[in-house]
Amino acid sequence: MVFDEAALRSGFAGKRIGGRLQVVPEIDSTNRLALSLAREGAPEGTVVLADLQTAGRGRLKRVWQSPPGRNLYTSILLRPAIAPSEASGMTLMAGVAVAEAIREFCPQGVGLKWPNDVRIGGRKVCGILAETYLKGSALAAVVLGIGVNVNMPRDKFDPAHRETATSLFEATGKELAREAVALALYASVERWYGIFLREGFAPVRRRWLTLSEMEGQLIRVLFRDEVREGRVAGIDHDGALLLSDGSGTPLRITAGDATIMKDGAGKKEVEHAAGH
Ligand code: BT5
Repeated sequence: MVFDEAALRSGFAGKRIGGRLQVVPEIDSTNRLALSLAREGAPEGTVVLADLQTAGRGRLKRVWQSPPGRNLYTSILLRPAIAPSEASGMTLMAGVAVAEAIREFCPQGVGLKWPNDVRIGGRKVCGILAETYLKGSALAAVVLGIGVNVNMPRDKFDPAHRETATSLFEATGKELAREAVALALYASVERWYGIFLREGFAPVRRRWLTLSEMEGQLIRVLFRDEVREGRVAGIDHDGALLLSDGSGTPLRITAGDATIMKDGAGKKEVEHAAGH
């Protein structure tokens, strides 16, 4: 068995998340499986966890590097009674929840980059992909896909993102039991999902802003062929990024890849974040 399922199940007792757990040694994508379980009527709280993904997905058909034995690739099926337009708040909610869980293992340097990167020391330790299942115009399910680099040594990252990625092991020098990280993650998502359902996006937004690395930063956002530049002026009530270009009302950015630019010297730190 690749994960200690008994440990996971005991951590789930009495919780909303983990009522149904499907652990698989290998899968194309945990999000793909969780979405198909959602279509078959699987209950809220269903969790899929894989040791290896052969087609782990990021946004916009990008690939999430998912080798076996080292990391977490998990999807959580939720059925919030919200409008499809509110679903982007779930991505940011997941970011807050994951960042808080990661801080339990690495208290220093954890931050968020809009919309979906959890970073340590400016490098991506986790990516989040929220995907929705609509029935007609109603939101039937949201699948939160979370990939966390746990025991991944630097030299195992693909060269293409070696300079922008990190793992808990790289940041702390310690190997961790993946089950412990997984349970902290599920508990934190359980907590923040509860807050989101009870109180809406506002408390998530406040916490997101305190964890954000972007406030006041000069950034460039690329979406399809459109480029926007400006200073981050926060996030809106629905999770859109607010960008001030000096011309008055801030621009609302709902999707795109953000690059934080170094002020002054004209040097650009090329980093990857991306849009919905
Ligand atoms: C994401 O996309 O960051 C969302 C990744 C979500 C992955 C999870 S794993 C469980 C679940 N099942 C799935 O199939 N997916 C979810 P995006 O913002 O588009 O970032 C993708 C980019 O991050 C890539 O183009 C690479 O540059 C970089 N990248 C790929 N693998 C990485 C890794 N393991 N660690 C850090 N960066 C990585």
